[in-house]
Amino acid sequence: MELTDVLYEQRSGTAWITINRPERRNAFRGRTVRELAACFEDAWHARDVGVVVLTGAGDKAFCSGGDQKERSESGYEEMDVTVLHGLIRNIPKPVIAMVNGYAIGGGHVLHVVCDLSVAADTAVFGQTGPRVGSVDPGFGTAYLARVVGEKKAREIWYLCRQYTAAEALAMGLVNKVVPQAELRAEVEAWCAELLAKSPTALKLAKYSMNADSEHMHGIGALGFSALKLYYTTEEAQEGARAFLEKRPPDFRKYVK
Ligand code: 2NE
Repeated sequence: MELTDVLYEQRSGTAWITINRPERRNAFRGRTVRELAACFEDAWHARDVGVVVLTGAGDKAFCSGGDQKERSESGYEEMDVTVLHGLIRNIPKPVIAMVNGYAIGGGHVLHVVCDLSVAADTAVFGQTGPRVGSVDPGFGTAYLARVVGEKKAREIWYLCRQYTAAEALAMGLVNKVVPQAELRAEVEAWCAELLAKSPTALKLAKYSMNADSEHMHGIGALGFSALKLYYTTEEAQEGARAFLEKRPPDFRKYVK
């Protein structure tokens, strides 16, 4: 598949997958998600790749989630993020999120589903769904609760606040925080450490840890079908419109 939105490189046993839309804070559209999936599939089958790193281009953003400028009244065109989440979780190799800036909305979910997250001290974390008329059922919500606990996950989702890298580390949302200038070297060191381990033992450990939350895939499939219907409502469209018009949304009339 020709890559326009993503950069893909294999180097010294590591596959580097970079979302390359910095002008939109590395937001993903349908094409981006399909390209990411193709890269993860390639890395899955590459015999000399033992670790995968997911990151974003530039120093401002890891990923800002779904591209709100390409979201129509029926939602995002031909975008299935559940397939991508499934690939990140099921590829039989560790996946590290190298969080180099904003990890927001669906972009935050991407780092949450990765095995490990190493962040720059300038990184910012948060969900925005209830502000822009969206939500990420399945791993984006339920698995986040496994990572940071129920109360914190509900706070993150309901209030749509932003959190610093230091706060993310304190709540167990990331594994390590380093100065931005040292991020790549730190991730390369983590890759080298992983590459020195038994790949089969790592695969079995990953699948064993996945097993307990695998049912969330079903919840996600069901939830994303409901989400498609929600996107067609005036309420959801108010959220998307407000973002484009750079104003706060007005959801008051939708309270039932
Ligand atoms: C990421 C954030 C916090 C960055 O803020 P800042 O101030 O650094 O940048 P700014 O000025 O907001 O953004 C720079 C340019 O990137 C575009 C902006 O519109 C802006 O463009 P111009 O005004 O200069 O033309 N941009 C940024 N994020 C974008 C996006 N997601 N889509 C399209 N264009 C985007 C700040 O930009 C922010 O809050 N972004 C929106 C985050 C967001 O709400 N994401 C969607 C959540 S829903 C989701 O991801 C999702 C889901 O829930 C379910 C399924 C699939 C996806």
